[in-house]
Amino acid sequence: MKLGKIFAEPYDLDFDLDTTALVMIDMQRDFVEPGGFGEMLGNNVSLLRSSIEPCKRVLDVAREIGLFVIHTREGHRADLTDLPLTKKERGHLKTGIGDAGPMGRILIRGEIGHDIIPELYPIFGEPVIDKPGKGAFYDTDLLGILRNRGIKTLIVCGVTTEVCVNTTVREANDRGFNALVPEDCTGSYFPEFKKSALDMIKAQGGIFGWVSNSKNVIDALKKAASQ
Ligand code: C5J
Repeated sequence: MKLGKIFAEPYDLDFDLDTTALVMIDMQRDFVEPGGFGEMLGNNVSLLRSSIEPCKRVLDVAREIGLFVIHTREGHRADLTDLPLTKKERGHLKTGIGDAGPMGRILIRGEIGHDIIPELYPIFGEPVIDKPGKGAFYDTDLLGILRNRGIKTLIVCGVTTEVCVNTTVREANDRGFNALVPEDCTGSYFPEFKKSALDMIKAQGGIFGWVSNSKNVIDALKKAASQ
């Protein structure tokens, strides 16, 4: 056991390095990069890109100390058989999921835009979870992977705060995990939604989990690893 404590809200989170995982949610080119699907929809991707550096710092330390790291990608099969019609039709987009976009077919596995940004690219031994929904547990093997490793605590980074990050934290809570989000390691196209999404997680004594920042996480991980 390598026990530690992360300074966090609403109170400090106790963890054991051996049962903790870092989960990087959907740091995909189509969401984060200029010229991708997100920007094509009129979003300011710099609001998401500010999370890359803090994510990289946490990821580097996680790799250095041998923490279990998992990445997720939101996307669908090329034949669209796993894409609910409701998701396809939502928003009445002229160019939507499965259509030709600026970085290949939008949110289709194997396309350039669907892939993870080079700055945070997975390395050998880091599972990549392909998810058809917003939450990382829905219709994926994430729960099995976490259980097989005896994971209890999740440090959840990525985008967007109020959609896939928040949904995953809620799913994790219902499945008995403690989840913490470092606020500078996540981003939203809507800053007010980011704030609300984080507030919702830590409200009512941490009804869904904890909120902290990359510095606190890194300090705690390094300290626990040095014991
Ligand atoms: C994610 C989305 N990853 N905003 N997807 O949050 O549609």
